[in-house]
Amino acid sequence: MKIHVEAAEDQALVAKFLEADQGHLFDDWETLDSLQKRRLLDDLNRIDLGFLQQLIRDHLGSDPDHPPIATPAPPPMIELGDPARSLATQEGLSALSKGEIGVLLLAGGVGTRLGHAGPKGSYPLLPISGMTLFQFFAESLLRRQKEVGAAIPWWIMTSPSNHEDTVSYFQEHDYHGLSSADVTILPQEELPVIDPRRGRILRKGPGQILFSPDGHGGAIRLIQRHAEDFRKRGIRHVYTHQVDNPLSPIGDPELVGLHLHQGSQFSSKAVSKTDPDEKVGVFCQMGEHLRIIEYSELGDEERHRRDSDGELSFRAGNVAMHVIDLDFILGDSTGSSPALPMPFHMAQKQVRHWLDNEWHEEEQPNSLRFETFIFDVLPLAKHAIVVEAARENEFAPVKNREGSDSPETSRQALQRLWANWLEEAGHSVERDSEGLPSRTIEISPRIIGDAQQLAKHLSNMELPAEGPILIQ
Ligand code: UD2
Repeated sequence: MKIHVEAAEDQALVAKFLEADQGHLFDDWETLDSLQKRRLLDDLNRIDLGFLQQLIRDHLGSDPDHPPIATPAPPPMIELGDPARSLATQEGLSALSKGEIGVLLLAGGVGTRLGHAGPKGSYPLLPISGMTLFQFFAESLLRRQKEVGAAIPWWIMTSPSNHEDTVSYFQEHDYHGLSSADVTILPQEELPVIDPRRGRILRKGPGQILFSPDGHGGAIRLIQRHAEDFRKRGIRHVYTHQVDNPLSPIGDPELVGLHLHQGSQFSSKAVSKTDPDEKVGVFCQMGEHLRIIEYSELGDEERHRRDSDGELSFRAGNVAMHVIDLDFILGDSTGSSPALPMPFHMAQKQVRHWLDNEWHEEEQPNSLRFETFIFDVLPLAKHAIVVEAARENEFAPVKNREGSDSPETSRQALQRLWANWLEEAGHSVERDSEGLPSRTIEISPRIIGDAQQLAKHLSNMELPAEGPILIQ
């Protein structure tokens, strides 16, 4: 095949892909105009071909990942009533005030299940103001900064498909009051999607490579790529949270404190699963190490097993809030321990693509993509902890358009939580049989993060006698 390009570096690029048996990418070369040709060459330039070929060699022909699960055991968990927690919270607040903790939001997912146009964080969730998830996090962070009297840097991981929209969102909304110097928005990496039979790179149309994000483990790879930024700001540990959960306590002083106090390298919050089929991964002890087993991978017997008190044995559900020691993932500054490698998983997906001069729209999976999971580094930690979280206080995810884990269930969880706070602050709240307040409540995360702060705030103001209760 002869592809005509002028510049020497473009010639070398084309030759590299031809040699790697990826010549089909140029099938339509003659039909492309000069702009489209340039775009294809630019896309090819983004691909680390050696790395991709290695992934293809390692994975093609093997089964999609279902790692053999050797006898997992329930992990030790720091439970809700543990007295160590309140002391640890002070330690966490102190680390936050010294600027040692960075916050990283995982917002690279495409959010297909929610069906919202635009980045998931721009979804208007709150019942009265219509505040978005991004605003909720930004205002919670403002409050936390005020509590500790210091700036807390916030990294937001996007993916190339929602990066520009996310940046424009924050610019248009003036970072919701945060200093732009404390907000860094960076895209995770993407890898080409390949065909399951021959490992050929797929296209989303003539001359256009089909890419997909490198999974939420891309967060670890992002920190490794931008290690200098984190180090320069004096960050020693990073708190990570997901864009779909407004209740994740931003910078969580309690989790940070326990992490520091126990000398942990990777610390996570977990909620108790009550339904064996709830779609969250669970923390398991495997020999000396902790790991998360995805809901689809845990055997039936383990999923349903119960302790003598009737609770599920494997109940430590992953809510994707972690505190990670930077030295652990970057390698320490002396160089005696190297940066951690991230293993890649292979996922089969159905996707419309262009190959061999035709569209492929099969209903069954017809492509392979490579992704990493943030918690894959957990078993590599010398010491890791799991800390129980009260579901009603910390977990109300927005994942699906309707049904479970939808905006409706998330709003209901917020209503119940805010009603609890009002009651704790001495106000009576009328509720229905499901615990939902009869009046809509909304409490600004910018000023209030718990029942004590609410009680203090209400000590010098009256609640409206009827209608929605908006406290801001
Ligand atoms: C995740 C966990 C599940 C459970 C649940 C809790 C996995 C594989 N599963 O399920 O065990 O703990 O969360 O809520 O992690 N993201 C990126 N880039 C990507 C892919 C995802 O930033 O390439 C972000 C995404 O924006 C979201 C988060 O990672 O904030 C979770 O992604 P998901 O929706 O794919 O995970 P889910 O809900 O299947």
